[in-house]
Amino acid sequence: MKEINVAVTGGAGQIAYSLLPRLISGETFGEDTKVNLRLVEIPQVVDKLEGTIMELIDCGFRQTGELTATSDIKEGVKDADWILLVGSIPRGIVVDGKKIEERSDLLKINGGIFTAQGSAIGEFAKSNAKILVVGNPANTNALIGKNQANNPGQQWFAMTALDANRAKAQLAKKAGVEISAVTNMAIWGNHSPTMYPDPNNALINGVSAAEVINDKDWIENDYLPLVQQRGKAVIDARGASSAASAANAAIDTVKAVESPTAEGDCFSAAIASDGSYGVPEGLIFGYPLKTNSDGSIEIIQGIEINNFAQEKIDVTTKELLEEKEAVKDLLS
Ligand code: NAX
Repeated sequence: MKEINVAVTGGAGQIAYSLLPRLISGETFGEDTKVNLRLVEIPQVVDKLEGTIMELIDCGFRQTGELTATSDIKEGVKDADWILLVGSIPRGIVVDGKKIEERSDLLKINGGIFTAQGSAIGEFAKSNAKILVVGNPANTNALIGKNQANNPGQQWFAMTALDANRAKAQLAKKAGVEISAVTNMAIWGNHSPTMYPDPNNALINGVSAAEVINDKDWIENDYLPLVQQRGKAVIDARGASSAASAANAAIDTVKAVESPTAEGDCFSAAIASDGSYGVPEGLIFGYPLKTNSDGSIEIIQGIEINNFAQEKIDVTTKELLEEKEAVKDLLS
C-alpha cells in the first residue's frame, strides 16, 4: 500500500469528528493508500484526542496507518503530505477578559495561530505539501500561513467548497433537478457573506443555471442571500455551526485536488491570486479551479463576468484587502 501523512488541527472539534473517519476509510485518498493521521490540538484539549483515536481504531478501516496526537504543531506537520487546518478560535470566546466579537480582533487572534502554524509547515512539512485552511477567517488565515511558510512548492487553499455545495443545492432545488445536474459552480472571493456564488457560469445539464431558472429576481434577492447567509441560518437552527457539511466539503476539496477535473467542470477553493480577473496578486481569493492530469492546479480563464458579477467580485475583493490591511503586521 502507498502511505500518506495527513495532519489535522482542531482534532477534537466538531468538524474533525465528522472528518477524521472519512480521511482513513479509503474514501478520500483511495482504497490502496494507508493514511498516517496526526491530530493536533491545544495543550488544554490534547488528552481528549486519545478517545478520538480509540474510536478511529474501532472503525476498523484497513487503510488506517499510525494515529498520533500532539499539541506540538512542528511534530504534527513533520513530513506531512496534506495538512487540514481546521482549528481556530471562534467568535464569542473570552480572551484576556475580553469577549471577541469584532472581525478585526478575530483576525488578529487567529492570525497569531496561523503565523506559528505557517512557519512550522514551511520548515517541516513536505516541500510539495498541500494545505487546506478551514478555520475562519479562512482566506486571511491562509494568507498569513502561506506568507509565513514561504515555501513555494507547497500549495495553500482556503475552503469555499461548502459554499459551492450550498449554492448547487439551492439551484438544483429551484430548477427541480438532481444536484448532480449542477456543475461548474464557482465561488468568487472570500469565504464570508460577501462571496459571489456565480449562477451564470454554473451549469444545469450543461446550460447556464441563470438561463434555466430564468428568474432574475429570485437569483438576486433569494438565491444570493440564501447561499451567503447559509452558515448563519445553520447556526440559528442547530445552535452550532455547520460540521458534517463542512467536513464533507473538506473531503470534496481534497478529492478535487487529488484527481483531474472533468472537462467543462471546475471546483471551488481560494488560492493565491496570480492577478487573474483583476484580483490583486497574492490575495487568497476564491476562484473556479481545475486540477490538470499532472496534478497542477490552474485558475480557469476566460469566464465571462457580467456587470452584476463584477460588482459582487469588487465587493468581496475590497473586503479581503481590508482583512489583509488588518493583519499587515503579521505579514511582514
Ligand atoms: P470547534 O470549536 O468545535 O473546534 C475547533 C477546535 O480547534 C477546538 O477543539 C480547539 O481546541 C481547536 N484549536 C483552537 N486553536 C487551535 C490551535 N492553535 N491548534 C490546534 N487546534 C486548535 O469548531 P468547528 O465547528 O470544528 O469549526 C472549526 C473552524 O471551522 C471554525 O473556525 C469555523 O468557523 C470554521 N468553519 C469553516 C467553514 C468553511 O467553509 N471554511 C465552514 C464551517 C465552519 O464554520
